[in-house]
Amino acid sequence: KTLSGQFRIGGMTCAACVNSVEGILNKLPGVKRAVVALATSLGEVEYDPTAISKDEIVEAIEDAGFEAALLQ
Ligand code: 9UX
Repeated sequence: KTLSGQFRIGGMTCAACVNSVEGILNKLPGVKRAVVALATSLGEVEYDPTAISKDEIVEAIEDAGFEAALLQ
């Protein structure tokens, strides 16, 4: 089973930030695919809900020094 979550990510000011956040997300256990867009400050994450929760994804982004809010 795969669910999809959308997150608003604050604090990304250059393309390297995007790569950093994508790298962090894609290494999280349970995350199958993560795509982050600088222009919209949005991240889309496909994940296995038995392995990770949306709240844990938010926490991982914030632990990396960015702000994160769950959209859906
Ligand atoms: Mo760019 Mo982001 O120089 O954490 S990498 S601002």
